[in-house]
Amino acid sequence: MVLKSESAHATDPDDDTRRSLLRHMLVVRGLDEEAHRLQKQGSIDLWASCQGQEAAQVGSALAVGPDPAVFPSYREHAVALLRGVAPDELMAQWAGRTFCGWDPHRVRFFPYTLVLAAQTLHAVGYSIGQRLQGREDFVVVYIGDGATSEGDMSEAMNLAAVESASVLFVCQNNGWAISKPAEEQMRTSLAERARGFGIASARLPGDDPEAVFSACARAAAHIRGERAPYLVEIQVGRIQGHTTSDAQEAYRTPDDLARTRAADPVTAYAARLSDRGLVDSAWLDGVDAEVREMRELLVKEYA
Ligand SMILES: Cc1ncc(C[n+]2csc(CCOP(=O)(O)OP(=O)(O)O)c2C)c(N)n1
Ligand SMILES: [Mg+2]
Repeated sequence: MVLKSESAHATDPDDDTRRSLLRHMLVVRGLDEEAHRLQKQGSIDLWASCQGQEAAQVGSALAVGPDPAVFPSYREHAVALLRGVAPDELMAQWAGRTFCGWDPHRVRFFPYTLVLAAQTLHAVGYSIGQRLQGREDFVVVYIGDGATSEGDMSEAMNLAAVESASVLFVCQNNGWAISKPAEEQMRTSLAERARGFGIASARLPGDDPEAVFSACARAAAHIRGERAPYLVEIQVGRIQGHTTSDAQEAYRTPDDLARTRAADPVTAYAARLSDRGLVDSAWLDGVDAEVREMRELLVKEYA
């Protein structure tokens, strides 16, 4: 489950990495479905789903490898698992048992940040601090499209640019800040906005984990080579509501929802690797058993 160092510096995924991309996407989908079920029966308080965003999260996390410190927003569950956060540790916060269920120093995955965009300044400051201490690896910060409207994000981008901080900004643009559509929050893409601050950037669809992996591996090479920040804007679909408290059917059309669900990156990638002969039913059954075991553990701990 936990990241291994060897995936950190390749630009294109090999076949083992492709299988790993799919496996992690399937595992986090299982976790997400179980969390939904537990919330609906009142066993946990709230859940912010990452369904639809798995390719963006797994592709980016595998591309950068285990070394960079990660500053998440609040729905980077796939990245958390890849970092070595245990599923029950991840769930503890959503059950109201703790502010953070894991040791951020051990896993180098900082606590979920619900104050939008605050983590962007934490990340840039951490990166500058690392450099001052002679410890130079880059820092990854995850941000949603809506959170980029916060002043903190502009401050963080400007500071990262002028200090040439080694920070990878990963923006998962799922098109929504709760019920506010992204097109009502910005007139340019986030990739363009980053360039306005003097930060190199790329924008890509988030349905293909291999494309995300390659884009983030190139971004990592840029950061390491230039000692300068980079922003990747990944366009993803949000399959579930903002959280389990949100009835998105009230503000999204049935067509929009159907299109988003039809473009599910997990089922699409499973089909693609099956078609290519990279996984077979025995392999899929193996992952299924792993997911079932994880779900049973969560039910035992939380239901
Ligand atoms: C400073 C601040 N303002 C408002 C909120 C309320 N809030 C929570 S999530 C959210 C929308 C965030 O959207 P986005 O950044 O696109 O992330 P997504 O939930 O889509 O992943 C808002 C407005 C907050 N948590 N923090
Ligand atoms: Mg959003």
